[in-house]
Amino acid sequence: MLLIAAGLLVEHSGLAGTIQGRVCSAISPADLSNFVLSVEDIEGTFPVPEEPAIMDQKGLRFDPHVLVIQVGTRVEFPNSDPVSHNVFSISEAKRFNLGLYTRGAMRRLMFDRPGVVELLCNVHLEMYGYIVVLKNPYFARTDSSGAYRIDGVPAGRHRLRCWHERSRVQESTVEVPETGSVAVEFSAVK
Ligand SMILES: [Cu+2]
Repeated sequence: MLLIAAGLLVEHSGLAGTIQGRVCSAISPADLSNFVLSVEDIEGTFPVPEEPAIMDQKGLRFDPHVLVIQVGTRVEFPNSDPVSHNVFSISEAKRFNLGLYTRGAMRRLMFDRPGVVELLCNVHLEMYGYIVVLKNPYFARTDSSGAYRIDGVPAGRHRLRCWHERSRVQESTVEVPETGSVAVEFSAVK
């Protein structure tokens, strides 16, 4: 409780900065989206977004390909395709099977453990996507140019992680200022 109160105090006193930067990669230079940047060492209880997140199935793909959420977030899985899908996962962070469902139908699931959940469809073997579940709200996903920005990070020294489905996980120590921003660049490696 003390730790949580201290964390809240830090935020309320405005001692929070921004981490922003860019990821570059030799792996997929045309599209640098879907790298997930997360501050790993901030523990506590954080309000969970009331609105559910959405992982659509559209054009025989998961949309978005990578969804990043805070632990405890509810996710809706609509089916926007004229064919049935059967979404499932055997990942440790969440094992489930939503069963076969048609266009217009929807399944819902709450993600209660941090980790990377790989999504598959047992009708369409080429379909795959990810839900990255994180323990605090300090995260961002890169845009297609590789740029990202995480606002409101409590000031101090933190561990910033960079995840991508086809890249080795990297971490960097970052000193978040009490106001303003710090820039952190990553270069993706296999
Ligand atoms: Cu499918």
